[in-house]
Amino acid sequence: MKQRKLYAGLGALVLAGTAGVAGMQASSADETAERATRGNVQLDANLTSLNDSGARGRVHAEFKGRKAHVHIKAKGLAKNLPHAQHIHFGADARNECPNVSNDTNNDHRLNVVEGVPDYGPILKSLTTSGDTSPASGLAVDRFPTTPNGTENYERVIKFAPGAVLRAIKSGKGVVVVHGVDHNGNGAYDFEGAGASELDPSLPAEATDPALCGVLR
Ligand SMILES: [Cu+2]
Repeated sequence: MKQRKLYAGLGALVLAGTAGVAGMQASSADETAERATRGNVQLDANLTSLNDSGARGRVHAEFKGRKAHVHIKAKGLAKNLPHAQHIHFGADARNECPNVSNDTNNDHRLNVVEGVPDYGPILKSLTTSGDTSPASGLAVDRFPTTPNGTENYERVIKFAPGAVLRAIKSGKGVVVVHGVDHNGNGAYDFEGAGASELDPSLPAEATDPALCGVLR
C-alpha cells in the first residue's frame, strides 16, 4: 500500500482548503470570540453510508470550551484497512453531506473532491495519537484499521478559539470516514475504482468517502 503517497495526495487538498479558514481564525481571534468559544455543548452525528459502503455509525462530541471529547462508533467498514477520518469544515461549504447529485463526472462514485462543496476541506484529523491538524489528513498509520469492520474511537481534540470553532459548535462540522473497498477484495487497489483524483498513483478506494454525518 502506498501510504506515504496517500498523505501527499490529500496534502494538496488540505492546502487548497485551509487559506480561508486560517484567515477567519486570525480575523476573529479577539476577546469576544474567545468568550463565545467557552461554552459547553453536546453534538451528535448520524453517520450514513456513501459510495454504497454499507457502513453506518454514530458520533458524539462533548465540547467543553475549546476541547471536544469525540466518540465514533461505526460498523460495516472495509476490514483490516486504514480509514482516514476527519472533521471537515469550509467557510464557503454547505456544511452538509454530499449525495449522488455531487457525482459531477457521472462515474457512479463519489470521490473526495466531489464532496468538498458540501463538507469543505479538512479541519481536524481524527487520528488515534499525535497530531490532529489537517497535515495528518492521511497519516494512515495513525487511523483506525477496523479489523472486523468495526470502529470504536475516542479522543479529545483541541480547537483554536474563534469563528471556526463557533461554527463547529453551532452545527456546521461534518465528520467523514474514508476508504471504500469497491470490489470487495480486501485491499485498496486500482481494480476497484481506478486512480484517486487526488493522486493518480493511488487507488481511489483509499480516499473515497465511506461515511458522512453532520455534528448537530
Ligand atoms: Cu476527510
